[in-house]
Amino acid sequence: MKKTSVTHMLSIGLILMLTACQLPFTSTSTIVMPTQTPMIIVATQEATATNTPEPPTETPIPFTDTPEPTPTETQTETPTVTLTKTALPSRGNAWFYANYITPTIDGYWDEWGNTAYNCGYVVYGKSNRSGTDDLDASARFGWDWNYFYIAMKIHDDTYAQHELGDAIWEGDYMDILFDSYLYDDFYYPDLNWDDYQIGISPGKGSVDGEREAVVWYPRGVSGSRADVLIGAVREGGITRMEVAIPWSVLNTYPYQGATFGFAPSFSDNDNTSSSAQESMVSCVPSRQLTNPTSWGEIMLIY
Ligand SMILES: [Ca+2]
Ligand SMILES: [Ca+2]
Ligand SMILES: [Ca+2]
Ligand SMILES: [Ca+2]
Repeated sequence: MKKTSVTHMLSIGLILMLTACQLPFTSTSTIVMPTQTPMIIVATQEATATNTPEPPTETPIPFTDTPEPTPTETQTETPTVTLTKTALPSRGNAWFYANYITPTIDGYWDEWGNTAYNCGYVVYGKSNRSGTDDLDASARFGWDWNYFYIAMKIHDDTYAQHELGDAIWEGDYMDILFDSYLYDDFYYPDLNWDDYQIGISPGKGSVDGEREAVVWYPRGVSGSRADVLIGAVREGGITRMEVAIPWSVLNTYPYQGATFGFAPSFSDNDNTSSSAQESMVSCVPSRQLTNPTSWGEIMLIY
C-alpha cells in the first residue's frame, strides 16, 4: 500500500469518529461548501440560457416597421413631380405667355403692360400684301378665371368686312386656332374634337357695325358665340381689337401653368365692295389651319 492511500484511509477514519462524537469541529463547514457550489453553477446557466433568445425575437419587429413608411412615401412622390414637368414635349414653333389680367374690353390695350408679340408672319396670300402698312400685327395675351383674353393691334390700310356668320372669313377678322387639350394628342397632325378655329369680326361695315364671334371647328359645335366679348376701334390705318373668350367656349379650364396649342392671326380684305380673303399674317410663322402640330403653344402664368 502506498503512503498516500494510507493517509487517506486514516483521514476517513478520523472523520467518521469525529462525526459520531457530534463534536463542534470547525472543519464541518468545509464539507458543506462543496454541495453549495454546483447550485450556483446551475443558476448561472439557466439565467444565460433563457435570457439570450429573447432579444433576437424582439429586434426584428422594429426593424421591419421602420423601412416601410419612410422610404416608400418620399421616393414615390418626388420623382413623379419632376418627371411630368420635364417630360412635357414642346413643338418649338412659337411660345407665348398669357398673364393674369382682367382688362376692360374696349379695344385699347394700354392697361395690359405685358409682352406684345410680333404677329407679322405672312402665312397666306404673300403676293397680295404690299407691305406692313397693308397688313401687320402684334398681340398680347391674358387670362383670368372666366376668360381667355387677346388684344391685337393691326396695321391695315383699308377696312373691309361685309359679312356676318360663317362668311366673315372673307373680310377683315381675327383668326384663333386653339388646341384645348394639347398633350392628349400632341403628335396628331389633323384637326379633331379639341381643336378650335374661331373667327372674330371687328364689325360689319365698320368697327361700329355688328361684331361677331364664329366657331368653325370642331364641326359639331360650330356657330356664332354671343358670349364672346369684342372691343374694336379704328384710327389712322390701325384697327385695335380686344376679345374675351369664355373658357366654356374653348371647352377647357384655366390654371397657372396650363398650356394650350395656339396660333392667333389676322386675315385681310381690302375690297370695299366685295368679300375676299386676300392675305393673312400670324404670330406663328409655321401656321397651317388643318395641322395642329404646326401651331404654337401658350402657357398661363401669373
Ligand atoms: Ca382695354
Ligand atoms: Ca390691308
Ligand atoms: Ca387635337
Ligand atoms: Ca383690310
